[in-house]
Amino acid sequence: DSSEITDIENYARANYKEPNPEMFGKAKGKNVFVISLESTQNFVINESVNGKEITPFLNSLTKNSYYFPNFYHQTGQGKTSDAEFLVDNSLFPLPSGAVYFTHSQNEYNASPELLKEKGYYTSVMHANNKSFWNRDIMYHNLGYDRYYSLKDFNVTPENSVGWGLKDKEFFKQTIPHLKEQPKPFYTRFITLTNHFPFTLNEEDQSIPEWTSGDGTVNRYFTTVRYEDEALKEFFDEVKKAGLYDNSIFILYGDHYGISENHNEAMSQFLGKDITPFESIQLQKVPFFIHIPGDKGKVMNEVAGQVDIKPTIQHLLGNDTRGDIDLGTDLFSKDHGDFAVLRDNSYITKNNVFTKGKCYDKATGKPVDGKACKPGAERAKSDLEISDRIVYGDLLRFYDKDKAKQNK
Ligand code: GP9
Ligand code: MN
Repeated sequence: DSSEITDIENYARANYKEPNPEMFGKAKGKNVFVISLESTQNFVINESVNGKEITPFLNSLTKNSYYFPNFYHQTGQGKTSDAEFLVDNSLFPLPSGAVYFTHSQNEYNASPELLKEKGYYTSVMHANNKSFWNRDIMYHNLGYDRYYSLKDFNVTPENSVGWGLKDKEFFKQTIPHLKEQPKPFYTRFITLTNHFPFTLNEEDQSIPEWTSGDGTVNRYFTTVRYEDEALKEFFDEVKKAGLYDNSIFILYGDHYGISENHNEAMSQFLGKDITPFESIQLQKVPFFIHIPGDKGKVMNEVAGQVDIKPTIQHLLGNDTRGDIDLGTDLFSKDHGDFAVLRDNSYITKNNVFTKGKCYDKATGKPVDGKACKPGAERAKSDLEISDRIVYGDLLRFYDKDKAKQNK
C-alpha cells in the first residue's frame, strides 16, 4: 500500500549520491550502447594462456576507458536476464527463479521509460527467439520501442555455432538496424558465442584451447578470445557507420561462465587454491565505460551491476532524485565501496563476507567478524527492500512526478 512505498522512497532518498560535476552530463544527447558480454569473468583481462593474450581488445580498452576491475555481477538463477534486469532497473533480481518470468507484469521505472521522456529511442538486439527468458513480454513492459530478435537477423547453419548466430555476424548485422533507428538511441546488445559449452569451429579459433584436464575451461579461453575479436570488429564497423563519435559504450560481463565444478582447473590457472574467498573474487566481471575523446582511467572502487542505471542517467545529465534506485552513480565522490551478491555475500573496501565468514582482502584469510560489520546492515536491507518492491509490485503505488517535486 502507500505506506510501504513511502518506506521505499525514503530508503532510495537516503541512498542517493550527488553526481560528480565533472561527469554529470558528459554524454548528454549521445547514443548509448550497452553490451552484455556473455559469461565473461574479469580474471581473463590482462592475462595470457600458454603465452597468448586472451583479450587483446578489452585490454586496450582498459587504457582508453573507465575500467572497473572490482565490479561484481549480482545475478541469480535468471542468468543473462537477471543482469539485464539489474542494468535497466537498478533493482536486484530474485533469490530464486527469474524475475523476467515471474514478475514481467509489474510496474517498473526502467531506463528505457526514463530515457524516452528525454527523446531517446530504445531497443535491444539479440539473435535468439524473442520469447526466450520471456524477453518480448518484459521488454515491452520496461518500455522498449523495439526488440530486434531472431527474425531480424539472417541466421544460417554456416554463420551459427552453439546457441546461435556467431557474435561477429551478430554485430555486423546490427549495423543496418542501428543506422535506420532514430537518434539518439539507448540500445542493448546481447552476445551469445561465449556460452557454455564454449564450442567454436576450427576456423574461428585464433588462440588454441588450453591444455588442462578440464575441457570446459580449456575451451572458455578460446571463445572469450573470439568474443573479444567480435567486439574489436564491431567498434571498427560502428566507426565506419559514422556512429562512434556521438556515442558512449558500456560493456559488462553478465555472470560467471566457469562454475565451482571447475575449481581444480581454475586453481591450476590462477596458481592458488579456490577458497570461498577466491570464489567471490571470481564473481568479478569486466565493466567498461568508453567515452570517445575521454581517456578514462582505472576505477578501483567496489561496485556492481545495480550501479549501472544511475551512472548512465548522470552521464546523460538526468537528475535521478526521486528515482527508486538501489545502486549509486559510480562517478559520485560518495559512491563508496560496496557490492552485495544475490547469495547474500558482500564485498567492502577491505573485506569479503561469504558463507558466514569474514575475510581480509589483503591476505584472503578469515578474520574476526567485526571487520565485516560495516557492510552487514546494508547488504541485508538492499536485498530486502528490492525483494519487497518486486514481490509486492510496489512501484505501481509510486508517483514519480510527486517524488521529483519532493526531492
Ligand atoms: C540466451 C542467452 C543466454 O538468449 O541470453 O542465456 P543464459 O543461459 O546465459 O542466461
Ligand atoms: Mn548469460
